[in-house]
Amino acid sequence: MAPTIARWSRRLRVRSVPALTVGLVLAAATPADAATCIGFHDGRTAAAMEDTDNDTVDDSRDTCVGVLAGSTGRDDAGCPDGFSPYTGVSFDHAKHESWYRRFWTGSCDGLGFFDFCLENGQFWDAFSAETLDRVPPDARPLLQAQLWSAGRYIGHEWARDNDIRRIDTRQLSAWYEFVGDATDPPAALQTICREAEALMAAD
Ligand SMILES: [Ca+2]
Repeated sequence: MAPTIARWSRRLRVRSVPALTVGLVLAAATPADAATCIGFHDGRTAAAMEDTDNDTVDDSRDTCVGVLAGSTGRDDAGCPDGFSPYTGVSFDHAKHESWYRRFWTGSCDGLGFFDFCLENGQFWDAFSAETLDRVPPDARPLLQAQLWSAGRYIGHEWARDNDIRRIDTRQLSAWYEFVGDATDPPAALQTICREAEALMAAD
């Protein structure tokens, strides 16, 4: 039987967005492979002689306090200098992984005509590059680490099946626009991460 319009539309990567509930307690409803949206903070205001992330950089001069799973190395300031978004990440099925790749790279490889995947230039790596360009050079290592962490958290959920995912394309596009329009991109990223965590924690 040919797919009906209703079935087609159900497979489209657009759905209505559940209203955000402000002030939600962030419960532990996040996937184990992407436990927090942003796990990094600027540690330069931390107490001296502390190294809470065990990266041998005293947190009082550690630009990126936190541990990013999937990072491939660290610079002298304690920030990850490379990242693999697939390390430690599990998928529901092959198309989940293909959509996750689409999220990062913009490529629809592995997805068919009826997946309605668009290669429209809107993807996390491009968004990250544009966002990093808008902050001073000394702010980029921390923001890059936060973008990697947030991308894994948001992308893994966005890439799941339409009937279970809590972050859809309309929401993702709104977040791209929100950060893109913000005068303080790092603060805007924090905001969308709090919203993402609220969506993940909602019943
Ligand atoms: Ca440290």
